[in-house]
Amino acid sequence: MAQSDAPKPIYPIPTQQHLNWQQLEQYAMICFGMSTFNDLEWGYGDTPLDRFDPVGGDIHAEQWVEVCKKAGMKGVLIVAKHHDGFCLWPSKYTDYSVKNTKWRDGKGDILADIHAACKKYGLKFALYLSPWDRHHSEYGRPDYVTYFHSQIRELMELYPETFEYWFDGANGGDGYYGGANEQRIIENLEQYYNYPQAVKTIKGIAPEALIFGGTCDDIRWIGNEEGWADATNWAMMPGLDDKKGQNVQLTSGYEFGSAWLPGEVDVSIRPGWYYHATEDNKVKTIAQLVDIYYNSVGRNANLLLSFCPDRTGRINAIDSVRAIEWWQTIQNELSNNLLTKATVVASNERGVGFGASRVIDNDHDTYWATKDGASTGTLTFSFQSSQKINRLMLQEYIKLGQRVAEFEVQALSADGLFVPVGINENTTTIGYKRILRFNTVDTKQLRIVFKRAKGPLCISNVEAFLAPNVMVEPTIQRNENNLVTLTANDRECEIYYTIDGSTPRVGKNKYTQSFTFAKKGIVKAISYDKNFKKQSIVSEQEFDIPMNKFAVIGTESKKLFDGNPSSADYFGEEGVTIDMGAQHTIKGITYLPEQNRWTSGYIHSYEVYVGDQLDHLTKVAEGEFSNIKNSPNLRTVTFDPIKARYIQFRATRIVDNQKKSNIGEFTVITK
Ligand code: FUL
Repeated sequence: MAQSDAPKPIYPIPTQQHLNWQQLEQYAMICFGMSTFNDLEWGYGDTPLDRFDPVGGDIHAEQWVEVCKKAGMKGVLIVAKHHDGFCLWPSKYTDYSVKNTKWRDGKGDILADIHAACKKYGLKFALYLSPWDRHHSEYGRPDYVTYFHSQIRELMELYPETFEYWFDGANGGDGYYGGANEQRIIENLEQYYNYPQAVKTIKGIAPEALIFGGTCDDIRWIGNEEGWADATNWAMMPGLDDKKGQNVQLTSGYEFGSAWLPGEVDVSIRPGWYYHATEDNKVKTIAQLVDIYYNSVGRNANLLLSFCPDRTGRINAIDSVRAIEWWQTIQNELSNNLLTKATVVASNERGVGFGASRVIDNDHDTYWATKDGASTGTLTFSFQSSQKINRLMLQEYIKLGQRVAEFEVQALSADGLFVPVGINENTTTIGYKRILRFNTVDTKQLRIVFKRAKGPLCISNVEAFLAPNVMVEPTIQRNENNLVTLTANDRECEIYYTIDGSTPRVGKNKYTQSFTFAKKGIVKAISYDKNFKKQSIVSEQEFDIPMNKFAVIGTESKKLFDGNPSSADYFGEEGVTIDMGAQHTIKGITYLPEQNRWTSGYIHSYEVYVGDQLDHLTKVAEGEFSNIKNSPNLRTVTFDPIKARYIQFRATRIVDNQKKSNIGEFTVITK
């Protein structure tokens, strides 16, 4: 019988380049440079070149690529120049590069090393060149743009097989600017950077490359640096002339968008993008990384996972082990496709060549399709004997556009009814790939009910799995009354803990309720699943002096000391003044902005004052919390030890010029 006609595309549709890119699914970013040696997130641009001096004398770019390969990354995107202007390759257009450092007597080239290693390990190569340059004297003026474009061409000619070119959105602000030390703001990005011309240069040399950021991009930023796309995630976005769609969230795209602009989730394996020894204990846990995977690749977005090699010129062992274990976990969860043993029946089929079996034929170029006019339907998978399942992967044949807008996953229960499986997120979009997690069901039949789509259904692949539990270490919080609460992610897990610095052990000191911990010290805990006899890694929390005697002048509220980063106190330009109740020798403070997703009032620039008399406080520190808007994580300010009873923390600039600043958690450092 002759093959039936394929459904008509529903526009917009992806280009072949988009389709190739989408199949990469996850790749790495690498942030290494002057900031690694400065301990900064955003270098100011004034650091002398001799600071670039790896411990042990060398930089081991091949190790970076090897780690990426083992961690399942399909490519490496290297930050060739960050906002501080320092170039990782010997650019002919500037002296501010590796060529004038001590490293390999100025003969080194990190980009060339990575590129060679990518070839060796079979990984793709991509480039990031920061538009903002805090070093360049002409930044903000036309000469800088000439420089920027020359470097784009230089890089593209060196690496024409670049698969992605990344333009960061961070733009303009304070900087060294060749010694001017001033603020330079760019009002009109497209006009200033001439992005259309830059894209022409890139694509002229590398027609396969996709552009992230800038003003004429092929891929969209997902709108946060936390590692998640929305459960509803369309690859489409409104065109520039589409007035209705202008409030669309980057996290979820737009069903009616006229531009194909799929999301990319960029997130660092650490709190920041550059290496800081103080964050060695804050490398994301396996459980966090697994969540990130399901919330990016599992939600129709690509994952750009960032690594930050340390001062020895290597990716730190903590990070590399974590990343590799993470990838092994993902593979463990999603390796044994249970549907290869199933039979599948569809409620309706388009005809020859588009039958239901196409979704389990292991060929992503074939698909099950419904007839024109039929945009609903079901797929029912039957097993010979009852099967435990807790993961489902779905893929649309996106070459013809993204279609599905609502579906439900059901399992046949013992009493013969189809019951929705317990998925606690919206089952709306699918796109290139959707992976769902749910409580284990034991069933002979699994059914997917497609309830709404933009046209005939085109499903290319469905897979189901039984994933083992991921053990999550407990969270440890101390509130303003010194009560410590330990929480495991699974209520069925037991928790064991210590308060003397020793490693917690199963069976010894079981946690039953909150306890008082009214001193400096460290609490460590593990969670334990007695059904599977599996334990988590150890979580630990170091506490400084108790804060039960602390009071905030002018308010009763103590949300900034309550140990819960999702609750915050808000302050005006006078900042927060804390009475510690007694004199303490203090060496610094920590500031954690409110950790809720939608919040405002992050402190961008700050001042710290201390003293024994309220009307006589002395300034002991000031500075900026670089990149806090996109990465609102824990910030530490240190100063020379000083005795004081009062401490005042003020915002001199608040992100987006808000009037009130938020403080999720605040501690003083006396250690
Ligand atoms: C952000 C930058 O400001 C960070 O420093 C980092 O480069 C990240 C990838 O993008 O917007």
